[in-house]
Amino acid sequence: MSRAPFDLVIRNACVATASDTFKADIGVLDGRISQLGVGLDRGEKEIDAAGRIVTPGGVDAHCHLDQPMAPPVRMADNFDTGTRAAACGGTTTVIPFAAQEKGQSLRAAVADYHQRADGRAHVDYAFHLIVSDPTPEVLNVELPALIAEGYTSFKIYMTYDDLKLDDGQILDVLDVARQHGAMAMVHAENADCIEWLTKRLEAAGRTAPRFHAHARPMLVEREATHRAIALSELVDVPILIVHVSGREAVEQIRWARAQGLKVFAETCPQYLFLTAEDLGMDDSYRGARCVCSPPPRDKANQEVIWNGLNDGLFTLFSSDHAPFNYEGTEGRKPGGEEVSFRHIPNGLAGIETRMALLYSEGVLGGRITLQKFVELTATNPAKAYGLHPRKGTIAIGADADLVIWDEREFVLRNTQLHHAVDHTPYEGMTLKAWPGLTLSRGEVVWDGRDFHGRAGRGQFLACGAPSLMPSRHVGRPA
Ligand code: DUC
Ligand code: ZN
Ligand code: ZN
Repeated sequence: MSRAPFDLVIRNACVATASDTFKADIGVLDGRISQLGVGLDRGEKEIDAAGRIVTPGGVDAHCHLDQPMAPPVRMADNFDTGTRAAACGGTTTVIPFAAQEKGQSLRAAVADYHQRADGRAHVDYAFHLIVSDPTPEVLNVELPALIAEGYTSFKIYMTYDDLKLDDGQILDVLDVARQHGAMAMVHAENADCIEWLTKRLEAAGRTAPRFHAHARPMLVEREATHRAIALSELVDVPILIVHVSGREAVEQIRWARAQGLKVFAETCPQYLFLTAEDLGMDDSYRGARCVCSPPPRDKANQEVIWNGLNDGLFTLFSSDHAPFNYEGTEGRKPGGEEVSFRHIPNGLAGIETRMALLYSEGVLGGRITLQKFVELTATNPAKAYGLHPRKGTIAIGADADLVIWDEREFVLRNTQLHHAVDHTPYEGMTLKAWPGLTLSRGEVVWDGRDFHGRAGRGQFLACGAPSLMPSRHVGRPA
């Protein structure tokens, strides 16, 4: 028989995009979707998806993999294990961070990060930059050149001693984003307030993990969020406030939107499914496993985040996967001993569970529509970072990055996961769905039981201009 017109046909799919749900066969040729329709011709391979939802593969636009840390702390996931976990959880594109150390050139940080990724990734990846040392060379030469080469987004920090920028530096960096059309992501927490509170807690002997949340109350996030918005207004450039945790930051963002300011917002699973109580109700060290910044809040704030996901306040739902082991001596949270909360590495594992948590509790729990799920987990992240329409949608010409969902109840255990982290913050949760099949550029990388990736098959993606951006320079005085 002659060769079939498609490499693969997925039959009878219930295709969900950010705008519609429709029944169709999906024809795949050379890794791309080449046809969508009913009764498509033959494929070399065929998959029957009758009765099942098919969504675009997830785009996890905020995750940390193999990011250099000060020893003995080490991230548990590199590009191999991190993208393996991503694939098994239905994510087919990841965007981790090439982080500049103070004193280091941005170019060197990017070159080093490529070495860490080369030959290891199982799914496609792009890089954000982290700008921690905005020297004149970085602002005038390196950053503009890197943006032009496809590194079109960068994160800036308002806290963490080794990363934080002062307001003047933030204005300088935002101005580069404005001039060159990049997306600026902001970690908004007030560093001085955190340090002041931390010293007082330590002086009182309050050093257990749970005091991490006491050192970072919502007002430190609220103040920094407001300041970031004001700085972006001054420069007249859009910003994206990342990992928003609760009501007070949400109120600032709603206020900004009401003023017509271009402020985008991202949230993460930990702000829907964890509370500060997960850091411990007493002085037990076990709460170290849930230390992240901003910290999880309370049940009422979880509702605020759900509402923001539903009503369009949030543009993106990312994992902020920052993988640290709890047991052991290497990279433990941290160093094999129980330390003051100040020294516990911030971050939670979530790259593999992000999609299923939101699908289970959001879509099947009746809190958000299937369209909103696709928008938050795939389409908007691809648009925000200039990867759409190649990524983040199911359309002719797009990469065949797809998830076929299995809807079934099960209890989540870390032993089922594929990351290299020794725990999941969501251990014991009952989920209602998990990806039954993940395809990356038409290849099955996860079949619901086994992983079929290949280190190095993941391709580096140069990002284009963010297409969520409003037209540039509108309304800016001369
Ligand atoms: N907070 C961050 O800012 N980054 C990594 C993880 C975290 O908790
Ligand atoms: Zn952050
Ligand atoms: Zn992060």
